[in-house]
Amino acid sequence: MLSKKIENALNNQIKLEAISSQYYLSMASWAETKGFNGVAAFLFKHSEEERMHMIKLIRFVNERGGHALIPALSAPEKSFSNLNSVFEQILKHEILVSSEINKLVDICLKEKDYTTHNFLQWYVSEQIEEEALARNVLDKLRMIGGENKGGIYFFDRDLGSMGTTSSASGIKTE
Ligand code: OFO
Repeated sequence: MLSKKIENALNNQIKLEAISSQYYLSMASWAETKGFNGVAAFLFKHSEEERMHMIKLIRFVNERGGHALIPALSAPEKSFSNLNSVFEQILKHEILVSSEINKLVDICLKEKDYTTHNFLQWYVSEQIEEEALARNVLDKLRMIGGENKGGIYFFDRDLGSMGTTSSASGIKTE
C-alpha cells in the first residue's frame, strides 16, 4: 500500500511524464511543418515513449492501492527557432526529469518504501540513457553547424531511421 506522500509524489511524476509527451509531440509537429521529416519521426516516437512512462506509473500507483490521477495540461510551446534550440530544450527538460526522479527516489528511502524504490530504478536507468541521447544528438548538430544544408539533410535522414528502427540504432523504445 502506498503512503499518501508517495502517492502524491508519483502523481506529480505522472503529470511530468504527460507534460514531456505533449512537449515532444509539439516539437514533432513543428519539425514536420518545417520539412524535417526524420526529426519529426524521431520526436513522435519520443513522445510515445513518454506516454508509456506515464502509463507505467499510472498502472503502478493503482496496483499498489493508490489512485493515479490524469492531469490537466496547459498547451506546450508551439514554435521553435531552429533544430539546435529543439534539442537544447530536450536536454534541459530531461535533466529536469532526472532531478525529479532522484527526488522521488529520495522520498522513497526516507519513507522506507522499498517496493516503489525498486520500481523507480527503471526510471533512473532510463534517464541516464535519455540524457546521453539528447547530448549525443546535440553534439552532432553543433558539429554540423546551422548553415550547412547538406549536413542538416543527412542529420534529418539519420534521425529518421533512429525514430523508426529503435534498438538497431541504439535508440531505446521503452
Ligand atoms: Fe524522458 O523521461 Fe520519461 O521518464
